[in-house]
Amino acid sequence: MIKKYTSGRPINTQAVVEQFDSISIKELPFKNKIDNGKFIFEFDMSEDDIVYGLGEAPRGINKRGWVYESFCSDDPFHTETKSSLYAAHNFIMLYGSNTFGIFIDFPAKIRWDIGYTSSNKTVVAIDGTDFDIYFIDNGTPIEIVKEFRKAIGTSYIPPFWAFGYQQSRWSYHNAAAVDAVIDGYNKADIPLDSVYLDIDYMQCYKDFTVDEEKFPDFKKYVEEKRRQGIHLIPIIDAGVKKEDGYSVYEEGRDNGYFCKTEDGSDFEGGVWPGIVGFPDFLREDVREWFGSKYKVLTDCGIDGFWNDMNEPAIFYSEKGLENALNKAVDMKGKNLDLSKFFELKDTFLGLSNNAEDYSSIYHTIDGRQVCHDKVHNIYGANMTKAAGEYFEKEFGKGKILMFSRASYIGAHRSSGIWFGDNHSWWSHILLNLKMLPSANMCGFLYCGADLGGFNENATRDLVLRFLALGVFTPLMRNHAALGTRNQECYNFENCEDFKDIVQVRYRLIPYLYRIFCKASEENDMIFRPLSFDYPDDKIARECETQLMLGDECMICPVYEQNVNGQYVYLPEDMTFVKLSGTNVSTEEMKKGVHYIDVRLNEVPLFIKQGKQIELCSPALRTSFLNAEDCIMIP
Ligand code: MIG
Repeated sequence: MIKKYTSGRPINTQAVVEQFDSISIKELPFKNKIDNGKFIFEFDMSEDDIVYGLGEAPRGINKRGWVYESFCSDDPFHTETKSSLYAAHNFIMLYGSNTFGIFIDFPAKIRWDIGYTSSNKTVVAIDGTDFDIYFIDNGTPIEIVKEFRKAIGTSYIPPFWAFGYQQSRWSYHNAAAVDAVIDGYNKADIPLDSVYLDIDYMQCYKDFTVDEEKFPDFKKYVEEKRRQGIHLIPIIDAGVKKEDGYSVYEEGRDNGYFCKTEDGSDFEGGVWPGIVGFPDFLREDVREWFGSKYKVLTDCGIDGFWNDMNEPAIFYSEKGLENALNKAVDMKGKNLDLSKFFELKDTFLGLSNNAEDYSSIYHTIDGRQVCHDKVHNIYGANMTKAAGEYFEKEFGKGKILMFSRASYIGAHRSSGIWFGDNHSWWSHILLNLKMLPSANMCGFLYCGADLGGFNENATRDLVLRFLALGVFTPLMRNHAALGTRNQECYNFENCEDFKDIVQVRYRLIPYLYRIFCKASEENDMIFRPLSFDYPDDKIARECETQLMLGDECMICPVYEQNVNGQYVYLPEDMTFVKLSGTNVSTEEMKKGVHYIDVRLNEVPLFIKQGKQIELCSPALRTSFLNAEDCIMIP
């Protein structure tokens, strides 16, 4: 069912684990051409065809009607007119008059014009001529996804406790701040399993260090939290601070482990710690070295990490900053017309994640110097692989929780992902929902968004509604940015409502964990578009606000403010279940459109005819859950 078409000499991204014989690209069953060094192919779409895929990406579940780009980008404004987010997940599937999947294994840019220029055409432009295209046809959408997933290998399963509720913020500055969070949750009687440590736990943002003043005797502290049933999860950034005497930097520099510039010197960029070296994660020896550094923290009892800034995000390069400053000096005292003024402003605004900087970075692959532009999209995935390889060797599979911001297909075997710096916007509840099935298609099962929204101030009702979706996402983490309103559950009035929502999560964990493991084992999806289950139902096919969950359920989170319910579409007769704290109400409903009442402390769920799911008693920690003690609903 899978055919692999090879052009030129592709870089081995290790996305695919199954072996396939290569067919010449000349045989590719799509009209194609090479134009200006780009390989471009296209296919026609009928009016009603749907295009799925692209994993973590902006816009709808159906990707039609926009142009996307595979280019891992650190962009905190996930508005609908963006073309990429932090990941490059190069899988799409046409579903309709013709049904097939395409995976392009290529680590540089790809432009996906999916009915944007011409509404009934998809035109894909690959920024090079060395790549593999995997073509999968002859099957239903789920069969095609499973075939693809089999080729890319089994999805990562995190430890059981990673299904608990997690609280994060940039930053809980010291042990007292972390304790206050745990206290806040304990006092409010709201379940909690993890608290996150953002960049401020480190000494001057140096990876694999802990600021002793903020966390004296870190090891003891970690142990103490573990006795309270809480896992601390520190962040690791991609860049290593340039500083004499800092062993990680010195080892990297002395062994030549950092990415280079064309003349062979270390590429230096500015990120949180100031100037950093970027480990050349594409090299196996560098991965082994960087991976083993996590030991400093695992030795303290840490068993979860999040990898950040690995697109890589670069605030500025020395060269870029110097040019900008020179320009400013040049313009000083001159009467700037508007174009000059904007030129100056844009020069500074363009310092971050600058294309010229990326082009000036070099990696070493099999002894050859390779420009970063050619491999940009696998940088972050290889950072995560470095850690994943180390964890697996040291602790065995699935013992350490890890998820990453940047990713490429293949990273799903050793890690989860989170969807980066979203906003406390109502529209981002739906964006979160829409990315779930797309990420699942690409192998990423352990994923989720910053619940409550990362940027800007959240409102109480937004956090509650966001959490009510998060009840179902494998990663259920509330995270917010520095300077925004506190959005820990206990900080809002009447936090009983929050308890009701988070308790529902804990009641569902045995079910959620079971379907997660099953999806990993069977290369299946946890979240599916409704069309997968109801292919002949036009309304289901077009639904962008509800999802199928496992083999049993349909979810339909509330995503508008100031409403006490909403319309839902039932593609068949179902049981409407409302969960709130320990309360469960059920009601049989007929196929069709219904208005359902959903209060802020309620989680709506639909269960298919003839199906049941297990609910356990809630507990304050996952370790106190008793999966034996379940009732079946309905
Ligand atoms: O430039 O570490 O996406 O979750 O809180 C911001 C601080 C860097 C970006 C991550 C976000 C994290 C933040 N980081």
